Amino acid sequence: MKIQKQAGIRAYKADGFVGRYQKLIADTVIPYQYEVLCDRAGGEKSHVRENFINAARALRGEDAGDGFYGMVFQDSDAAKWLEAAAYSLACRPDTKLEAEADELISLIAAAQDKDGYLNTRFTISDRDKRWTNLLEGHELYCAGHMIEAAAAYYESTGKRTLLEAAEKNALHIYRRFVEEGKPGCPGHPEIELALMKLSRVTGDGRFMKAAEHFVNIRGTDPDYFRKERAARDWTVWGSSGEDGEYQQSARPVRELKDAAGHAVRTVYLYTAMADLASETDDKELLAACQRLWESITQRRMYVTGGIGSTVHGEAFSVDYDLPSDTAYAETCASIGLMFFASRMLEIDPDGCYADVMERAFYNTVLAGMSEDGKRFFYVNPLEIIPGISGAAPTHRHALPERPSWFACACCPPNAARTIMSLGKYAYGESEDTAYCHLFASGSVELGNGIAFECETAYPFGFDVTYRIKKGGRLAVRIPGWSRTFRLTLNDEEQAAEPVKGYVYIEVRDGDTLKLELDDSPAYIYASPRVPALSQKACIRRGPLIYCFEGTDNGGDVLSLCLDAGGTIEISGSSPFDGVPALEVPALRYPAADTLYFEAAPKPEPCKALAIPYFLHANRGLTPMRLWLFLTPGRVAPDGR
Ligand code: FUB
Ligand code: ZN
Repeated sequence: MKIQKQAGIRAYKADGFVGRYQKLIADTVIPYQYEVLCDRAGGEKSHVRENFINAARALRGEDAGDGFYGMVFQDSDAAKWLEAAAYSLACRPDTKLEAEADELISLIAAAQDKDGYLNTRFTISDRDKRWTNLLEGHELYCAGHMIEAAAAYYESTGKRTLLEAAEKNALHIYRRFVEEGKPGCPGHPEIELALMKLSRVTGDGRFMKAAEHFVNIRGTDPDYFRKERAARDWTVWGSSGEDGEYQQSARPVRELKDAAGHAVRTVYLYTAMADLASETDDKELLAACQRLWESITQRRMYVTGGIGSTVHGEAFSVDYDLPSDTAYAETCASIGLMFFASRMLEIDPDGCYADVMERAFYNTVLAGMSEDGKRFFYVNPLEIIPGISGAAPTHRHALPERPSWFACACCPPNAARTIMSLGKYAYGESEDTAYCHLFASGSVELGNGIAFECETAYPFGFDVTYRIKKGGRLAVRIPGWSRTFRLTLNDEEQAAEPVKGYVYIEVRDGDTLKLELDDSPAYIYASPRVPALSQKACIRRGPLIYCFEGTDNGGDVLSLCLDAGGTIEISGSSPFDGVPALEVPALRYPAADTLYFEAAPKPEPCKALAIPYFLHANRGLTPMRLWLFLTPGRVAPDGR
């Protein structure tokens, strides 16, 4: 059923916007995060490197030093960092980084038990607790991340140490759960998608069989996690194991209808389901993926591609419950949404998947990191009110500024590995076609022989030029947001009609294909079924959602509303170099010190300045709003 696959990690050499981001990751984020893993950066302690050293000591029967520190899934921070390092090494050689990565890998390999078990939390101590708490213990989650890192590191450097450790660990898991048939279902999906990757990299079908096992076993015994809980006298967080919907264990995956439960876990699971459906041609599984895709994108997703709107369990809420100020919208969840979209695209190259992948990437995923690459959002609210955000009991999770690290640090290295491997999401290939899902500047050389340079100022400019080095068939996405488009081949207008959001065009060596997309800013409105958004609008230009920050708007954005009939202009000046800001016709309500009053406020017309949402919170503490109320039609300048 697979129609196309992701581009390999060496297929894309980025320049332009993506190139600048990848340079930031390679120059700053990866070195910074390495310092964090070694506890040399200040801020939240990580102890990840030390955990591996201590686990190796414990395996040798020595004193385990200062023991284990951190979340039960602390190992996964090292794995994600290694994966980002692998992608970076595939883009450019870096002897220092490679030496650091090799050294960390040797520590990881030394922390692996003889039977292949690999997890510092249950090696340093509590070895008798191994595999007894799949609900909370994250052993399969950490194994999955280590497998992903190993596959990437092997593909980029050809080095096998981590791959061999990951294979040994995966075989340990295969033997236990598949061959020996020990009961178990991953509390946090991740192992499934990782085993699919490992199966492709090694050609060992046992890993796909294990992935299939974990997907198929889920929900077959809705009581599994409760029974697992009852059988042990310890927990990590006190989870009862009784909430089947939250744990995605209430029913077999092919019967799932609505995206529910912990958002990251959910989309990691759906990614594996889609991957498996495409490898095994499982129509029922694919139908479930399509239903769940609809559930997320039509009823449970923020305009920024954020998902999982409630802090309670970092989870999906019910349909249309998409509050801006208390949004959870974890960075990892949008990364997982990109994964899911990318797998769905492999089965069905339909622009609807790429549109969402792009929305999630350019808005929530990029917002997860500061401009300088040193601070990170885990939670991505769509509204920030200093004094309330991060402070009120209902808003504690919605921090108004990015911290430098987290006790639970899943998001920062996840963003690093995703940005560093953007080529895999931007480009895809089938035997005879090059798929251009995202507009990413740089040179592209695909496994099928098609090669070209892509030149664009995207996401700030909307002309995209493909200079063909080795011809073939190109499938170029026409984004759902672009109301118009113009395509020329060697300056000759092409009358190509998009098929499910892609134009398919034959190109030869030396050809120049040019795509011009709609560059006009637009208002976006929400269904009145979303209580938080009725009578409001937000602003978009290209794939970027814009927001209003106090810094550009007299310190106050709460008193602004949109002048609905007004034309949005590109501002002559912008607070961010090379990033167009937008001048938006607005009305400002007068300030008032009294809590309640009866004299009708008289709003004054004004121009509000909007910046891309992904750049918010880079200039100190300030209020931010993305959706503003609309005036019902144009209002005269005197405010009446
Ligand atoms: O549980 C591992 C990771 O930590 C999850 O994916 C995140 O949501 C955070 O809870
Ligand atoms: Zn996260």
